[in-house]
Amino acid sequence: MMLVGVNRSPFTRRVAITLKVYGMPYEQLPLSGFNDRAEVRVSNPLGRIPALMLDNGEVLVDSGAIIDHLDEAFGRDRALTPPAGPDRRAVMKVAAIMMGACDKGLQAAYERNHHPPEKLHQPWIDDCMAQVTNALTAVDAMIVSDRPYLLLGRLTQADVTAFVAERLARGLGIDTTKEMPRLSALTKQLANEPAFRLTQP
Ligand SMILES: N[C@@H](CCC(=O)N[C@@H](CS)C(=O)NCC(=O)O)C(=O)O
Repeated sequence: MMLVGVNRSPFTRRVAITLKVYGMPYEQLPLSGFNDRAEVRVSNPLGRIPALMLDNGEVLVDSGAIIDHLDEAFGRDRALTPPAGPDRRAVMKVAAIMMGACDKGLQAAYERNHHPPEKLHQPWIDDCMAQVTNALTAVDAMIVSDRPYLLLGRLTQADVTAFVAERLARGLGIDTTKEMPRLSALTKQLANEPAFRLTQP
């Protein structure tokens, strides 16, 4: 398998962490969504990372769809997203909020980095950043301090997505240590686990 994308991307890193947790060997083509447009389009016509090239030549795109396949093919009884019921809904809800926070954070970053200064609309950036902050604050409130993981007493896709969203938020200037102390503590502890350590950008 070949993972297309850089681990600086929260979406790509989420896939990389999942592959490591499942113990699946893979190679990585470290392309950036913006700087390597033409090459990225070879695997994803939309021009976004991540993509995953399977050994049979099939190419999957979008972190959610890629992880859905990884859960089905390699997750077996240890899938990071439970197969059904209330546990699945709870994990999917946190993952949706955290992936949405990543989308909004990146929209703010794109506005800052890809618009000429005279076209930059600060109220839009502020609105996006407020959505990121609210989303992370909501997940922070779900964390019980003496438990090692967010939900179900084990590592799930809720932790993985919360981890990548917290890292992105920090990179965008949100002081997560102060504003989301439990989430910040959780991600510091996750950073020591092999799947997270080995996928550091
Ligand atoms: N929903 C997608 C989002 C992927 C995404 O936005 N990737 C960013 C990099 S972090 C990208 O390639 N951006 C370039 C662009 O949107 O043009 C996923 O979950 O994979």
